[in-house]
Amino acid sequence: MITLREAELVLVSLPLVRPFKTSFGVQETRDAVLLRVVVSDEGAEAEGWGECVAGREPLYSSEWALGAWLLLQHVLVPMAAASPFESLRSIRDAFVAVKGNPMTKATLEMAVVDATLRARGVSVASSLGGVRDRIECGVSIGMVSSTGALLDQVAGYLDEGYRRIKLKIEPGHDVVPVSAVRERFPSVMLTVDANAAYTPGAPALAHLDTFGLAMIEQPFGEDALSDHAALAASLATPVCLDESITSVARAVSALDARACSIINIKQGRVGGLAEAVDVAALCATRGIPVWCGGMLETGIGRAANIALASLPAFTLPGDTSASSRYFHEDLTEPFVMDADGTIAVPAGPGLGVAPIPSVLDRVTLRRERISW
Ligand code: NPQ
Ligand code: MG
Repeated sequence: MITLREAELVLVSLPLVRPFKTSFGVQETRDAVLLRVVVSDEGAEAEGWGECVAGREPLYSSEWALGAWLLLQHVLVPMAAASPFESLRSIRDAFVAVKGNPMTKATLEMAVVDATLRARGVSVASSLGGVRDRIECGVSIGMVSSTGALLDQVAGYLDEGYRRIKLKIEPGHDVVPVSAVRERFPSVMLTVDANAAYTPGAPALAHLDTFGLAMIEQPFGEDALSDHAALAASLATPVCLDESITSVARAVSALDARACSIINIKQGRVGGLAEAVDVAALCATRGIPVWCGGMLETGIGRAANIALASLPAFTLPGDTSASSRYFHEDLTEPFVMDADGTIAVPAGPGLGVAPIPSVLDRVTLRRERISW
């Protein structure tokens, strides 16, 4: 049995190395809710950390940081404290009665998984069924108005070793930057991500089909499975879904509808690591390649992503980049990419990293113990 002993919320704000512009807004800092817990498991006590991927505002999806804070404080943590978990995979069962809010549920799961596996001396990667000790890195590049500046950024990331380049696009900022990058780097694995910014019939989508892209990610809205299916049938470029895939059940619907042929798995968006592992297993059964997405996580969430990406179903380089892609100073020991474009999967107990206390103090905006 896994019993929650302590819980504490921490709101942090980390400056980004450069602004990150997507079709839903510009981020200059990464503001994130963290949850610190202490659990006891068969007599052993340990501390663990979870990171909520929800943004400062509900622009990528309906969840947002302070909403997550309140839900953890008033609902999820008290529920968890009232009934011990039988196993790590059963954590999500404890919250089935709570509708929606996958990112918030995932935060509590991550913290309890980290703490429990620390108590047991087991890494998250091995507990999830990871098989690799290094993962392949890609990089997601925010929109920049100057094509020259974009080409310089792409060249810099390729020099560092990144194995896949993803460009953020939106209507009016698509064919010009994508054709320029493709012309200069004819053989690089190149993808685009619209974060739901297009409407069906947009002429740019057919034009983007001529650049040999490895995929086009989430052109339409979260709920638009049939629009994605129609587009997928009309393009040679594979369609990948991100925002639409919020659970195993939704992944089944998307695949049955032929709405995509690749899935971006994010543990937070689907409601946690256990659900993410199950989405990956579903996709493996159906022959659908998957990769691990990213949400500008600090080292805590990044460690969880890297553990997940070590599973065999993750056959494409994802959005997991080195800490230095986003932060001059990460909250944890930084994740460093080798010149071959890979990052080592942490082998230590739990997530394998924890916040550095002096850094945490410096970036903390708000901190509150949860009592029950
Ligand atoms: C994506 N990530 O694949 C996301 C989008 C994203 C690396 O492209 C705060 C909240 C910041 C949500 C930054 C990448 C975010 C965010 C990016 C989502 O669509
Ligand atoms: Mg995306």
